[in-house]
Amino acid sequence: MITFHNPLHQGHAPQHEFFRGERVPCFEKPARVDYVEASLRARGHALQAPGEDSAAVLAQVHAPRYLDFLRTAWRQWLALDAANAQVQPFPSVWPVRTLRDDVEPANFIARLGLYSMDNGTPLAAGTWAAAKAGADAAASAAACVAAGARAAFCCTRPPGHHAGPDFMGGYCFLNNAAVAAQWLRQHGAARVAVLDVDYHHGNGTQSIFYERADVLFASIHGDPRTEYPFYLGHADETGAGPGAGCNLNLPLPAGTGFAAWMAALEQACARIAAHGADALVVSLGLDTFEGDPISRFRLAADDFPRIGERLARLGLPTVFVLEGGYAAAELGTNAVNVLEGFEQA
Ligand code: Q9C
Ligand code: ZN
Repeated sequence: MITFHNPLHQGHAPQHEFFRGERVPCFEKPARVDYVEASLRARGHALQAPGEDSAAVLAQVHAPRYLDFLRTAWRQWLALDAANAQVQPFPSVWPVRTLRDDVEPANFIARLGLYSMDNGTPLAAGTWAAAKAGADAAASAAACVAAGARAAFCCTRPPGHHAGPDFMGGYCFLNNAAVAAQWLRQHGAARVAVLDVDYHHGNGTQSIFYERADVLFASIHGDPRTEYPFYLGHADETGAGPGAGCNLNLPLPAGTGFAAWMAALEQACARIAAHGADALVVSLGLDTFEGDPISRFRLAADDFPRIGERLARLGLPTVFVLEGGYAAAELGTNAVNVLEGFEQA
């Protein structure tokens, strides 16, 4: 599989997140992608550096003031106090419902809350550089497929699918899958489908394309009544305005195993075929794995090639973008299992 890696991912290495009220080491850590790169190399897949600049497409999927904030956030944080170099900023207040989000507060933590959906997405010194290089890798994989490749893989972290038009969240900053989809739209694909198979609903991707008919979003995920991101991902979210009917959510209960999961994939594939997509973007989260420490589906390592095989049968030029998956040591095997299932179909 043609693979683009993120040469700057290790610069995004926050120390802690909050989990059940405690500060714990981050689940979304550099070792995740190190394991995927090792599995790719061990199984004969070469890695390339991204050659495309995602800046123009980023400006089409994210708000300018959010991109400006993210680009300068660490500098702003250090300007408050040089000692902040050793401190992780966390938001503690958010503009919910009746509060105003149109005026940027002068207070940094208040601004961080404005641009965050949770307190689980820590910033670090290299976050912007890592996220931007990841978006470049997504653009590069899309460019490769737009130029005629059957498929390409964007092997990156931090992940992207929770990042919305103007907010970070769920370990995500820039929406890599949205960048790939938008890139494909601008380079020959009239209709694109994004299929999100991460355990968590891709709220950011859904929101970015919710009112568009040219990009179908379909997602199979843990029911948001009990699973993150909680406030989006229900089955009755079907798109709005010109995008009415172009959003498909297939929430499944915690504990779901492979047979029921594959039945949902069959539904998603039928919808993607009906959309008449010219290209497919797969938000490839592997946190559906039974060994995942923060998720509750029951897929086994041997199930992942079957997912790749089924996706290949759609017959579409396909960009795979790495999302979640927190059983780090097994992440490489599981990810490459999907990619090789696709290639061998
Ligand atoms: N800090 C992805 O898989 N965090 N994101 C729960 C609270 C939310 C997962 C723990 C999990 C987000 C891309
Ligand atoms: Zn996830």
